[in-house]
Amino acid sequence: MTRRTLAAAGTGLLAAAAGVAVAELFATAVRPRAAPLVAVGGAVVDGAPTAVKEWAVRTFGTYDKPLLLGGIALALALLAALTGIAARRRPALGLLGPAVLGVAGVAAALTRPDARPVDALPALAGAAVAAALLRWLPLPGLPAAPNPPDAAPDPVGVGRAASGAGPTGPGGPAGPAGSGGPEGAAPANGPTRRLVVRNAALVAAGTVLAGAGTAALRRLDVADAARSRETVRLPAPASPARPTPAGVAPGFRTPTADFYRVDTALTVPRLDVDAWRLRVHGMVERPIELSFADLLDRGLIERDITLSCVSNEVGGPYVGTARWLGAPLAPLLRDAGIRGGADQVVARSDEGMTIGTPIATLLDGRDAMLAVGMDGAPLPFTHGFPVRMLTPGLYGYAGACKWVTELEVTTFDAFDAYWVRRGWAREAPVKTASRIDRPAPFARLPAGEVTVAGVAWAQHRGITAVEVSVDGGPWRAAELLPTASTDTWVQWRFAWRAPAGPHSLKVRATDGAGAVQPEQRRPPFPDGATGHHTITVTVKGGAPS
Ligand SMILES: Nc1nc2c(c(=O)[nH]1)N[C@H]1C(S)=C(S)[C@@H](COP(=O)(O)O)O[C@H]1N2
Ligand SMILES: [Mo]
Repeated sequence: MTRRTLAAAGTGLLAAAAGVAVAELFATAVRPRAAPLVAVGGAVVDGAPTAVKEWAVRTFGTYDKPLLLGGIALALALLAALTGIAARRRPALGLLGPAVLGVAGVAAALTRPDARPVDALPALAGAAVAAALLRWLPLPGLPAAPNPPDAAPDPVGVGRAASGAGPTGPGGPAGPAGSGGPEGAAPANGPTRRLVVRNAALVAAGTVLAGAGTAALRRLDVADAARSRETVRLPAPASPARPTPAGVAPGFRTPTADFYRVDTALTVPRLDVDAWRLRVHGMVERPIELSFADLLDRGLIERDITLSCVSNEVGGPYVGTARWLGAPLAPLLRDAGIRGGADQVVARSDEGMTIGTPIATLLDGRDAMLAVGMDGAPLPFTHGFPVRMLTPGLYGYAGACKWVTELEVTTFDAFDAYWVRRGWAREAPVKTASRIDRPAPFARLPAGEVTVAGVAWAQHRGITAVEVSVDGGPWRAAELLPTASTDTWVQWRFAWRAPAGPHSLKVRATDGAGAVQPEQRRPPFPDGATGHHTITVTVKGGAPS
């Protein structure tokens, strides 16, 4: 690759970086959710085939989001560099890259669930800046395009500087055209090196400044939101949780900081609790609108509930237990008056997620709630502040909408929620599951007595037995520790006299309905994984058994 090609690629990158910086700054200042990078990322998330999403979550876990944004940045950089090179051959080609990016940004912004027409503006502005820079940034070894007389004013002054250097024409002598510019004579084949460097530096500085401005604005928003969350005072529950039973092991409740997070939001929604409203509408006699204070007035319940994700693989980490505080959902639905024929409540979140839950489930007496508190504090932003839904016994995607602002009473026939549209099951009761947490897979253990321990869950049916099998031998009963309710996981342990050598350990649970966890291995799609969690360990010492 020649230096000229490299310089052209660099020009393309610089123009694109400046365009993106302008678009991000513009959006952050007036409408953060229209910021193009995140909008494009969101469109990729929503548009990606289920199998790809599954693979991404499985492979990258919670790093899937930064990686997605990194991938988008990489694709953008590639396109920008190619555009720079193409523009050097034919200036008109310089419009191609910005046009593609502009269209992608606009399309993504306008197809977000809560889009408004103005959301197109940041991407348009960014594309215009990138196109203008590609045209007017003088490239080394190439005559800069003349500044057309009717050109839009250009804020960084590169247009004027470029035309100041003047086109000299290939092979033309350094004559009057070149000497008119403040930079002195340009070489016969293009603008001076000084001019090129100066303009590039100017644009780079502007880009960095815009980036810094964006970061500063975002920090202010985050700080504002944190302050607003800190003003929240949660009332004592009208119906407190049972005291944690004596004899539970550490980890019975998952520390909030370790609680798994699964959602499609590329930036964490930070809702203003004072502006928050919940609308209950659709097939109801009396639509209801509630403020946060109204919700707190409804007599809160507090419960230890285990939440798990349908995407959790056998033995996986997407399950946790917290002490939740919230307004019971059934009385709210009864107040609204559900009309005959309705069988689904669709919860909608601020950023456009939809989660559908069977009305029969919500009204069957379980502690479905609109949660406002998690382990004694307002919900963290990542877990749905200020209000999320929780339905004990259902996977999160079917009953636990975070950042919820709307409950629409409807039918399953009339509406498919977000994940249902992507092939996941409409109704999603949690499957009975058990997991070995100790020892760790592939652990090397001293010979003697080893405590095998873990958790088992079958929310709302409860767990009545856990069994362990060593090396495929007979199932032997594990000890169950006390738990809070059938909605809460059960800790178990099993004392194992471990002979030396390699061993496999396998666990299965029986739920409150008497069903034994099936052995057949199935992936999470479309309604939850099945199979027995199995690990391999090596016991040291002595002769192999
Ligand atoms: N608004 C919104 N709510 C959501 C989701 C989401 O993507 N957006 N994901 C759901 C899924 S799949 C799960 S498993 C739970 C996870 O809740 P947590 O992140 O608090 O553990 O939230 C549910 N609620
Ligand atoms: Mo989930």
